[in-house]
Amino acid sequence: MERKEMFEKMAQAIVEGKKEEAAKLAQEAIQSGIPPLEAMDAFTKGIQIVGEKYEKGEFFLPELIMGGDAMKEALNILESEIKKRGEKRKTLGKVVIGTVEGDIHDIGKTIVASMLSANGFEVFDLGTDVTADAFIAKIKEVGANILGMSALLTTTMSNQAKTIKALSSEGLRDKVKVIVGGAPTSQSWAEEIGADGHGENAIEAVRVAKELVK
Ligand code: B1M
Repeated sequence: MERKEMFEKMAQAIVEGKKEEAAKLAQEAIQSGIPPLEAMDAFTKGIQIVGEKYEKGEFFLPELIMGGDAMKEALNILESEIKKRGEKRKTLGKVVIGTVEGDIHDIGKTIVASMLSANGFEVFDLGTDVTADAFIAKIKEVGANILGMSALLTTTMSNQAKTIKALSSEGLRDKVKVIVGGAPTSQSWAEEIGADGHGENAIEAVRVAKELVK
């Protein structure tokens, strides 16, 4: 297969959300001597198309999730090859993400985490019911430059504000950009609590994150 044709197939596998096909193409790329970083670029084109289609209303949540899953599958294979070779993958930034304390909703947060990862961020997902202290400890541990917090309950969204205050007390506020999201949150809520951005959905979260690390 010509390299160009292979790259098109890689992007297409992501657009169609075909996990096995994406994994197979990632393996084939390595075997045929394509540098893993170049293969990643080809897959990334696919996830960008998924994002565009979602924004135009041509794709819905299931396609977004399937595209993200296929992307993860390919990235796992390529990333372990990159590690083996001692190469460095260029990442857009380090994101610590989680659902705030008292809140166990994780479906939206996990989609956001996987979209950020698929789009080139290194993501540390702390799961759900994450305290301000746990967010801060992880940010310090990995040297994150973005914090993403999800909240699905009107009773827990205040913990986004609490964590931002804790970031300031720790002297980290100017080093870390904060993105908030989740159904009860909004742009005006983000502004009220001093976050740097709000994501209405996963694609917007990626756009905001990219904007913030520019
Ligand atoms: Co709960 N729940 N739930 N629930 N639940 C809601 C949120 C609720 C609106 C249902 C309702 O009453 N109509 C309501 C909240 C009311 C309110 O506060 N205003 C509610 C309630 C009350 C509760 C309990 C208190 C119920 C009870 O026990 N009495 C309880 C709370 C438990 C707790 O957290 N402590 C509870 C429990 C649960 C389940 C465990 C059963 C389950 C969660 C399973 C799981 O997540 N693993 C659940 C579910 C599934 C829902 C609904 C039905 C669906 C949520 C969801 O996954 N949506 C929800 C009703 C609804 O939303 N229609 C409801 C799909 C997901 C893709 O969307 O999470 O919005 P979403 O994420 C989007 C965007 O918001 C955005 O991008 C995502 C992708 O597009 N986004 C971000 C999210 N995080 C982001 C972060 C970002 C940027 C964007 O940057 C960092």
